Amino acid sequence: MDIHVPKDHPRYQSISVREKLIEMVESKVVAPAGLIAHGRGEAFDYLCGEDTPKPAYRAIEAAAACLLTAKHPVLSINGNAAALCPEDLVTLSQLSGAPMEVNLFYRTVEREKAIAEVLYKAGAKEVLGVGDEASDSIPEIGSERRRIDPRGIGSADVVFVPLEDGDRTEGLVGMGKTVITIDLNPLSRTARKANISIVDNIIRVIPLLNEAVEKLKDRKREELEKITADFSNQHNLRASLDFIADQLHSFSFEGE
Ligand code: PTJ
Repeated sequence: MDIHVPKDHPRYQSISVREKLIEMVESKVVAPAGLIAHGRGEAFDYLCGEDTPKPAYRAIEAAAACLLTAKHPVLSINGNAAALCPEDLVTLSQLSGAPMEVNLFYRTVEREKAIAEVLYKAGAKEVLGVGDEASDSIPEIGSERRRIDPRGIGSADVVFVPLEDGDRTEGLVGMGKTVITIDLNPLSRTARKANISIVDNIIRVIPLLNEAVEKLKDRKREELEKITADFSNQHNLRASLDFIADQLHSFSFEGE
């Protein structure tokens, strides 16, 4: 379906993003459940005032420092992430030296190829995790959802998994990997299980993360390690929840 959204519509950006995701479901990049996940994210984005909550800046700095000090960082890319900000993810991969791996909850070879294609079009030189390349597995996770690439997530010390499901986050942490996530829902299992959770919209986060990586890349290793060590995910999630609660308390219908 091709709908025209007038540019002066107050919700132009939000509607355009929805349309993009619907289009990407048709090309198999986004799973049908990705639309539901997006709606869930939108609800939390409203609660955040559709702007980056203050605590997210701290988490972004810690994530940048963690990626820069990792021995073998990997960016795990799913359908929603590839549809929402492919170019910015390719830039993050180049700036941080972390290869990208297609890693899906609803895994089919057709979708893996469609997502890799989106990333190649956005400028990626290599995309891991497609087809038989994903020959390793996350222990204790059933079926196709457990598959990972031994050259990528399989041998990574730090894995960046935006918009991930709780089970696999827990599985990766159980394998001894440091997990960085982006999730608008500070109460999600992923946000609580990850080592660094950035509570904000992926569309705003990746450009900010790229800036943070650029800013920190020449700092001494000890300084970067201190930034990561000083970060408490539990504390930051609490601050994100407080931010949302304050937003709700300060909201007023006066003048409407
Ligand atoms: O492409 P696949 O097969 O790997 O599937 C991807 C989805 C997202 C469908 C799959 O991982 C899934 O079902 O995820 P969940 O369990 O619905 O979790 C997605 C989380 O991402 C939810 O907590 C949402 O609040 C959050 N979210 C959705 N959109 C955004 C977001 N967080 C940040 N930015 C967004 N734009």
